[in-house]
Amino acid sequence: MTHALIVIDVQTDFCPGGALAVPEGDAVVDPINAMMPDFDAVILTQDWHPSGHSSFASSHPGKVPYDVIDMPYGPQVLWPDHCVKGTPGAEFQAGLRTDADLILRKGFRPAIDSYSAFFENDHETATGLEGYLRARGINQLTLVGLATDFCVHFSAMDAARLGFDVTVRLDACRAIDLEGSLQRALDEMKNAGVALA
Ligand code: VGL
Ligand code: ZN
Repeated sequence: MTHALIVIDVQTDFCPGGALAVPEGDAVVDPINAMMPDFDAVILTQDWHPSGHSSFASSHPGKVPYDVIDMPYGPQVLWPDHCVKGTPGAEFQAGLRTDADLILRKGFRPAIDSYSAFFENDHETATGLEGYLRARGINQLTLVGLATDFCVHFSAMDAARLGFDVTVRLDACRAIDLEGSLQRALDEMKNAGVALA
């Protein structure tokens, strides 16, 4: 077994004071740092959007954050502008150890959002992470980070579908929880065979 820790989107904009702050988002930093030495590989992801990204409410006249629109690939929640590539909001949260093996950026295509670390929201366009993990012989994944009900959830579902052995450490995750999204995410992950610890 080769076991990787995948740290999802622990970035300034997802922490208190940020543009899309997840309640207590910064509380995951210390537990994640403490877990890193226990893994064969550590991978960090970064939500990394161009300005004017199609997931931003500001890109859709008349829409406000948290409205849902139909995109060619399905329904899409519209967000406040966040994690604009190269800006302070897209940086890793202060204190997070960044001496990882790989930093994977996602969400950089203007017309499509990417919650999952494996596929963009069309569930087709690959980020390349699967190939990286398989080439390194990694078969076991532990996921932590932000947010439990969006990027961690979508990453865990894809990872399970791809046949990886997946654990989500909920103590090192925090949720946005839009209208029951956290409970739905937990139920879906459990049903997909993801271990919730
Ligand atoms: C995320 C909403 C928009 C996340 C990213 O990291 O969970 N959520 N972009
Ligand atoms: Zn985003």
